[in-house]
Amino acid sequence: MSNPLEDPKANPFEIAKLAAAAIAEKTGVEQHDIALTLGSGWAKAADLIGETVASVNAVEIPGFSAPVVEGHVATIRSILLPSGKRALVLGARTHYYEGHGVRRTVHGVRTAAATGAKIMILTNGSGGIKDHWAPGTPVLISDHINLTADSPIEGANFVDLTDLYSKRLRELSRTVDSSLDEGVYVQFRGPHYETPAEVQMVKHMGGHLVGMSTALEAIAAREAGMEVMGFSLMTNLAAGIQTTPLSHHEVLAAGKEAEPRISALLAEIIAKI
Ligand code: 8IG
Repeated sequence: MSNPLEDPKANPFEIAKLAAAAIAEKTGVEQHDIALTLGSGWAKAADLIGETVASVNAVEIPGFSAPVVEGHVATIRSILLPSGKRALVLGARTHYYEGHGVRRTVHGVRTAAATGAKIMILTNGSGGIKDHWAPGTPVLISDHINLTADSPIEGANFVDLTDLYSKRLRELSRTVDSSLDEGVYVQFRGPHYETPAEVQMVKHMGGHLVGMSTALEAIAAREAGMEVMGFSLMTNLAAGIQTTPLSHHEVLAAGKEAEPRISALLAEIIAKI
């Protein structure tokens, strides 16, 4: 099935507007205030933050595609928060490593902005570099290093990325859990994990977490004028920091173990926004 974003002449913002209109029509909710992308280990948060008003299969929305993991249905949910605010939850992201290009990678964020969302909460799973972090530790993203050598922005639009990850929302998060640490997230292209030498490079560059998402999405969110919050679940120590090889299975298991705890934490933070 072809995706309208594949046409190089298509305007990605127009397709995001079409997607937002389809979401409004299918959910019956005209506007959303907050959007969330739930990555590895964070999915349960959707059940805790409020009442799901509508759930839509993402493939029915222009520009979205079926998830790469077989048997997985990507849903877009509209949730009514106790505060009366509306949250749009994007259940599956298109990763840059899938090779569909950066427009497809950031379409969820652009669609969220087109639904009216002013806050974009990006969550992910990552490998950690600070060796005192134990697997299962949630970390606030304070900044990022984008090692994809790509950008979601096309043309001469010199978007400022100072304070990309909202200080206000990080401080608000720490009123819920004062022990929350923060770190610099480094996006690699993936899908392979890093070599130990690459992890050492990241350490010297000032990075603390390695992963395969979020930075490109955060840039697109800023371009769209949204306030960004980033939350990473450190599921494993990065390659070479941990002495044993990385296993996708173990990474998923660590995410599952931490999921109820970190989802409850995120729900508590969202209740305060
Ligand atoms: I979960 O160690 C998870 N995602 N690049 N490296 C990269 N991505 C990850 C890792 C990791 N753990």
